[in-house]
Amino acid sequence: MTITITAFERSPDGGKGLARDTRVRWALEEVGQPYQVRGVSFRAMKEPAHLAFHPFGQIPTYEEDDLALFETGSIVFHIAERCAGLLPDDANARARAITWIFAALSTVEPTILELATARVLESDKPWSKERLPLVEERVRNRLKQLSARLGNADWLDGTFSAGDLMMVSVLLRLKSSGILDEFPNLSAYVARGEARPAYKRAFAAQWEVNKPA
Ligand SMILES: N[C@@H](CCC(=O)N[C@@H](CS)C(=O)NCC(=O)O)C(=O)O
Repeated sequence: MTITITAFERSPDGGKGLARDTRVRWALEEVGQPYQVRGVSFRAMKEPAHLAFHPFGQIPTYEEDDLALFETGSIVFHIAERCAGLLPDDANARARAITWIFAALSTVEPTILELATARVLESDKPWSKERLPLVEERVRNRLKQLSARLGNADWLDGTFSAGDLMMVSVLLRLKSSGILDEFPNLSAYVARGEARPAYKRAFAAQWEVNKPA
């Protein structure tokens, strides 16, 4: 089985690991699947050859023999289904782990992305100063709920799963915001994710390509 993913030719984050290929690399590292990476420029991402793999002209994509996928939720779920190590064997625990993948992507990530938009892309708008605290509050509310659910546990539902991989990946974008530090159990949760050897390998691989020259 040959696996090829796409990633930014050069990530705009300069190797901080925030581009979404990192979560796919991480999943592949967790299950011990070797993979190749095809770097794509911003221009090439919007051209027909890439649009055939990703209708929205984004990265990452995933190719495995004659299967092509896009969307990190679907890709990580596929990897977790095919290879042992990211989903529990027990059917109910498995369903709950999958629920956490969806929760990360559809309930937690949108508020975090909205914050990034408000802080970076909208900071010059006349209404930015009024809007920012509202957006920050929405993030805090989500984190408060997540923090309450995690409590003192290491992972969201028993052992580490694809649900944790996705949740940690989503929360990593908040590291520089200061907001994550308001929730020590979530900061520790993210640090536990980052300490996993598979995450370290994934991070190092993308760093090698994207580190400042
Ligand atoms: N929901 C998608 C989001 C993919 C996405 O936003 N990718 C970013 C990189 S992290 C991208 O390609 N941005 C460039 C663009 O949208 O033009 C997923 O999870 O795969």
